[in-house]
Amino acid sequence: MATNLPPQYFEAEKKLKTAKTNQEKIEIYEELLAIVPKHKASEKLQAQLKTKLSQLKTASEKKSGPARHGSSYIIDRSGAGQVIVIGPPNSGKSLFIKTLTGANPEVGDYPFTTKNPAPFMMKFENIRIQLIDTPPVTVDFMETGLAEAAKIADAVMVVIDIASPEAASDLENVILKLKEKKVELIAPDKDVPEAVPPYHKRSLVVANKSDLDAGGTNLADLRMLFKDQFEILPFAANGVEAAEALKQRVYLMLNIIRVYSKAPGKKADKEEPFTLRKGSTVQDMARAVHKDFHQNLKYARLWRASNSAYQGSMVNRDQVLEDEDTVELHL
Ligand SMILES: Nc1nc2c(ncn2[C@@H]2O[C@H](COP(=O)(O)OP(=O)(O)OP(=O)(O)O)[C@@H](O)[C@H]2O)c(=O)[nH]1
Ligand SMILES: [Mg+2]
Repeated sequence: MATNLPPQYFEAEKKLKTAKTNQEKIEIYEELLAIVPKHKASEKLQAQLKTKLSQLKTASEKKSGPARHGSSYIIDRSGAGQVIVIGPPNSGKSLFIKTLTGANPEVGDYPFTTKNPAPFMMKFENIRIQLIDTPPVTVDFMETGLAEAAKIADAVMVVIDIASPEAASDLENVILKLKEKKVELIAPDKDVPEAVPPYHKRSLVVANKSDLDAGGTNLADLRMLFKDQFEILPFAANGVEAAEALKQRVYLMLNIIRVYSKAPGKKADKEEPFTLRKGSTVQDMARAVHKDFHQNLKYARLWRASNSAYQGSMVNRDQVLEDEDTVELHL
């Protein structure tokens, strides 16, 4: 029987070739498993993927030894950015991640379903962003590791249950608990000062379960309370509506750009963009392509879809790049 795999499967499979760490491979196998159509013809393939996945997981457990309390929160970074998802019990953090990534974190109709943090990959256009699911934060309790993980993450998403009468105090509690540990949440369009305490983290608030907030009254109240301190986005993790728009907000919050590299005489590689910090220059791009390139760089050619002035024109190393620029480096 034919398995009829979709093109995304082969795209994901290609990444196995360049995956370096066990963690990256685990994520790719998880992605493959999520993509494989679930029917009789693919049972054998599903079994093979599951076996491979459990071998990798066993290998990485052996390598890191027994799980130490707290340290399990520090998760190897993978993809174009790492975003930690935090919130009160039962707000829908895991279902939210499941909806955005197609992966399978445990979702339960009861509080404290998630016991350990775990990474999942979210595909946005041609890049992948890492989302970390975490155990809940309550008034009485937040694991120390959670704040440590927030310090090293690129951004934070707070998921609250907007249908709950506690929505505002839940959000306030997460903000305060993190602040006690020197992590301050700021609006997604703010500049992050240097990486010294207190750690400022760009953040989005997801007002989840908006399907249960009739007329959006709770959302309006919450927005009023928090004014423009945060961007509060309504979402319903039990559906897929608005998922693309939300992914784009996450991408924008990361403050990165995608730049395509092009070899002379060849087409640009649009499938594997380099992701650089916003404001990066041709020189930064050269460094990202190869550690020695920036020293030997003579000039570059730049293509910019939105600007007819840059259609293969020569630029120097200080040229600031924009999202989706194509760069040809000349050494
Ligand atoms: N109606 C509705 N139900 C949702 C939504 N999101 C999550 N749920 C349900 O809410 C319950 C909790 O979802 P989880 O994803 O396990 O919540 P969590 O925040 O990860 O919970 P903990 O791991 O215990 O902190 C489940 O029964 C979900 O099906 C939503 O947008 N709308
Ligand atoms: Mg959970």
